[in-house]
Amino acid sequence: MLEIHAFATPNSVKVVIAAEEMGLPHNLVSVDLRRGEQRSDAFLALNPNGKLPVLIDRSPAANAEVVLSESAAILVHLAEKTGQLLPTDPQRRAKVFEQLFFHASAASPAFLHAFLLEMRKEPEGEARAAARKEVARVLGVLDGILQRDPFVAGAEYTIADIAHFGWIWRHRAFGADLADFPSVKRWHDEILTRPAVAKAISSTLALAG
Ligand SMILES: N[C@@H](CCC(=O)N[C@@H](CS)C(=O)NCC(=O)O)C(=O)O
Repeated sequence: MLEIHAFATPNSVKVVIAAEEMGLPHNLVSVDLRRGEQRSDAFLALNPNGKLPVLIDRSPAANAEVVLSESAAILVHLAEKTGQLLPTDPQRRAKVFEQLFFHASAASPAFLHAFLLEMRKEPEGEARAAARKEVARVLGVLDGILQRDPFVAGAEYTIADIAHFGWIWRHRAFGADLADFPSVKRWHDEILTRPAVAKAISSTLALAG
């Protein structure tokens, strides 16, 4: 049984979606960010970086207990464990990693930065405009890719789609309108209809009560 330490956040939902898609039984352990529980000694012992999500994999198939942070690393771990949502063909696999790195190094930080600025009560300023511009740039890159291919790393749905979707599902919270990115919207709306995704969103949102 997997233990997923999570809250109702974009990075958390990615791991829950992957577990649901792969049919992996899991327990969700709530770490309430509103109460600063990510800074508790118990949580910092799991992830010294103090951020969600964290996966604990004690499954008998694993050689030893695996405690992992960083949502992209967790997605790779689950894909390798199950042989799902990560192609074995080297070129197709490399395109998945390309998107995972693009997500972790560019998309996720841009979306988080814009989200934090949207949350502020201050009037719109230069910082917010710059953050929205970077969000639009990143979504534009993805829109170009998705005009050509059904999914972000090619013809098949992979963990790279789950990584991007976890954030893009909350696009309104970081000030984006998917009407400006029709191919991203087509992809987003299709992923939203997947039963595993709907179930994961519902259980992740329930963590916030
Ligand atoms: N690169 C990390 C980012 C994790 C992250 O920023 N998590 C947020 C929630 S979405 C968090 O735990 N924030 C708490 C804090 O910064 O104190 C990942 O992909 O897992």
